[in-house]
Amino acid sequence: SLHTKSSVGIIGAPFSKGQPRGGVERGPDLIRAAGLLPKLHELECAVKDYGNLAFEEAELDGPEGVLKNLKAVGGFNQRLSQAVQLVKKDGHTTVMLGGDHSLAIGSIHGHSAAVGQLGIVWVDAHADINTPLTTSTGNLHGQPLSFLVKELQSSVPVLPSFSWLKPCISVKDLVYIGLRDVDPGEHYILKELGVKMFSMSEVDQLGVSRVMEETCDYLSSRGNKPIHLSYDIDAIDPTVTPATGTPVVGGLSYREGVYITECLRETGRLSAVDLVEVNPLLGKTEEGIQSTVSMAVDLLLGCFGRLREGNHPSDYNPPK
Ligand code: Z70
Ligand code: MN
Ligand code: MN
Repeated sequence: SLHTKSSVGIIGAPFSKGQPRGGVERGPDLIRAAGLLPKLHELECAVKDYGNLAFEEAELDGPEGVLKNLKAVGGFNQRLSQAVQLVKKDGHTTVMLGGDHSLAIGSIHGHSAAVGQLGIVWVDAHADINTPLTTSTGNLHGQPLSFLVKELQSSVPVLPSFSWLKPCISVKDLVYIGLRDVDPGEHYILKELGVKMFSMSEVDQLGVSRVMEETCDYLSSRGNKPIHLSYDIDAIDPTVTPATGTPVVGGLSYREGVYITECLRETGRLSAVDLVEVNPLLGKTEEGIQSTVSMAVDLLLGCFGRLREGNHPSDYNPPK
């Protein structure tokens, strides 16, 4: 490969308060237990594991209208943002192991605070761009982008738990891949703001290789900013990744999912990755759980240079 070896900084974010189902807080330890670190070492990555971010249960987190666990989600993400800033300042590509997708608030905020403007690739069945006013569930994992996108700020009410958060991404720097379960209020926002998206229809129409070609061209046209990949495991078809909170039929295949990571790796600009929504308590079988966790690991390995054609270390000595 043409790339210099990656240095990877792992942060575990065992956080579940952005959605109602228990179990997603076990994601980070399961992904580690599936061998992520030794497998990254095999790819010659330098890896530093910063451990799991601890957080206090927010006391007195009463409902604020329809929004659930506002203080817990706000407080956790503030700490997460600071942790990501430290890891970026140590010079690593950040890997955030979730946890639910509300952690993208702190992950993207911290990343942007450390390196400046970003290109965001959001791979998900869902758009996660409900505002506190459009949400019908009150779950904050369905809303992270509304807090981050500058163009939406007139539509997002001021919330004390998020007073630390400054919107840091332009909607023009966002690309979606894999959408197939979008709420009406979200669809309105996507069309109104002209957000670049490749729903599952476009994946069917164009094929994943053209989707990635167009994604990379688009990000280049926006100035080759450092890339933040936010990968929700529910983007993948539930036959492969059933152990997740909101499985949606008709998703990306294993191969399409991995291909996305390979292409983004090839840009040389991947600067942070979130891998979220792995929930072992929701896999109906042990095989389903294993398949989900192993998909998560393979996506991360694709981000850091694993090739399906094979790899060999740069100092490999063939037997003579
Ligand atoms: C819905 C909401 C969502 C993930 C579900 C669902 C959002 N649009 N995201 N599962 N990962 O609650 O806002
Ligand atoms: Mn999501
Ligand atoms: Mn999702």
